[in-house]
Amino acid sequence: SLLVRFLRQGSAGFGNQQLDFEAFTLKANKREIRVPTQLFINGEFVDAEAQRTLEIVNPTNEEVLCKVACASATDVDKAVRAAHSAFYGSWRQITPRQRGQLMLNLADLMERNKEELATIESVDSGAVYTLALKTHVGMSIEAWRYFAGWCDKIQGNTIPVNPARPNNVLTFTRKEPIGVCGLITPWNYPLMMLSWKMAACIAAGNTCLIKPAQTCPLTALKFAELTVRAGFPPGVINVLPGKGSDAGQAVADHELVRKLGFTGSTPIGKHIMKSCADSNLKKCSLELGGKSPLIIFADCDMDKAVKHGMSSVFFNKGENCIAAGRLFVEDRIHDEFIRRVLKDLRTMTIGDPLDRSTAHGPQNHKAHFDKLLEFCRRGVDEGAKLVYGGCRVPNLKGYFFTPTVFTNVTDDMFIAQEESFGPIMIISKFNGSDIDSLMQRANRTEYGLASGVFTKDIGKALNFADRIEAGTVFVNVYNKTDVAAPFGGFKQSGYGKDLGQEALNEYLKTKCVTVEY
Ligand code: TAP
Repeated sequence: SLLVRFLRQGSAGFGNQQLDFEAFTLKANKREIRVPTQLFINGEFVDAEAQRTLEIVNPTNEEVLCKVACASATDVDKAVRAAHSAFYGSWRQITPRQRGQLMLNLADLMERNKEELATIESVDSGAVYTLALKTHVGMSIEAWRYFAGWCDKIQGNTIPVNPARPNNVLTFTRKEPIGVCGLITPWNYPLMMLSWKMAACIAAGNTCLIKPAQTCPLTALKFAELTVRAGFPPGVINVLPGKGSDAGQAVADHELVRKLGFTGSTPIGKHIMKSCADSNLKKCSLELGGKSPLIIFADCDMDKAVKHGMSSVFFNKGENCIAAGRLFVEDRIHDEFIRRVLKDLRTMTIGDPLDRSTAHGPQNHKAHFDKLLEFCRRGVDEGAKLVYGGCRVPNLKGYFFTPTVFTNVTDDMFIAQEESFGPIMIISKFNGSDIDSLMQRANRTEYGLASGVFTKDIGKALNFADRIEAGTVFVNVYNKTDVAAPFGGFKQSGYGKDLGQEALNEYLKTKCVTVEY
């Protein structure tokens, strides 16, 4: 480990200060990148109280990359108290426009360091570098810029209430930050999940601490370093790698945390909601699992349907919450669709995610990889037809899972109902003359995150959009998300939105002021 020292630039009234941190040097992608390895609390990099560490494994070669500090409940308490002091102290002195400027400074720094961030993300999470650059890091930068623009546009209303004559009355609302927010994120898009939540949270004027997923916290730590360079006052942003059952639980339980933003699985989301209620009734928003249906009608543009159908499943090696968990293909084109998908799969380049020609990298970590093998085994046992993959990529070290296709999948099978979160395409047939039964099948899931439809008939597409129970509907496209558009699920996919103006409201409370005169 290496000791890094730099002089932090004072901004918004904070003096210059020296910042020291321990780092490891990641040598990859023809670069040498220093990545902090300690917890980031109150503007300082510090060891974990109990000196515990997490081993970070590179999924491409299954070797330990480095060790990072692993937070306990005591560390979480320290960070919450720092965020609490900042919320009632330094952060209050900063005007909304200055806040926006700090966020823009941070976005510019992320942009200048985007190759470094994408390299770290690629090595740590197995994301293909080109995708990490465009999506994991690119959309993170956009989120910071988008929400920076909101800082000085957070407004209440004036409301015409009934006065008690002869007096007049003025009633207006103020939108206020909630206070200390806890953010807990998963491992599939580490920096992007952080940015989606934190940019909205900070724009609204809150302070926060984040517990990133234990398997890949490295971009969050590099990000922490950039927040210092951008000039954020100590305590406003705290980053604590650690385990969910320990540090994550401590965030959900803490009495000074007033809001919890969570993305992860449905079972943990339910558990967290109980903790939020029991501790101090903190507000929470939950972005949870999905099993999103994608309908492909025979009258679609077949080239487009195959291209987007592939990316609806295989994008980011299937570690994508809105991934199409089930494809319904109209019987008239079913065989042709499969033939074309298999043709494309046979030429898909699988390998080192840093290689620019790679289309498919390793799964994020071993436990997940093993779960995918088990998922496929259950599919075969239940009688679905495995037409491609379902196994480790032969002769390749690392958690490389062969992109997989199942056909003849019936509605009651495990693989038709449960999320795999991996590169597994699940195909069922439908009869195009019975739309009612198709819609029933598409809605026969407790999830409601996303959905998609391919057809040239606009009436059919809009009818689908009306009737599908999902927070996102894609028509003749898939995975087309944008920082300005609200994102989040229905039913057991959770509630509360990320992105867009609605996300800002997740991190605000409304105060109503009435004046008689
Ligand atoms: P989870 O196991 O739910 O973990 C998510 C986060 O919660 C991790 O940081 C985890 O820590 C933490 N956690 C675990 N137990 C906790 C507890 N008792 N208290 C507080 N925090 C706790 O999910 P995952 O396996 O990382 O991610 C996959 C799931 O996330 C999938 O179901 C996927 O659909 C969903 N997901 C949803 C979305 C949206 S936007 N809806 C986006 C991405 C992913 P550890 O790191 O220690 O496990």
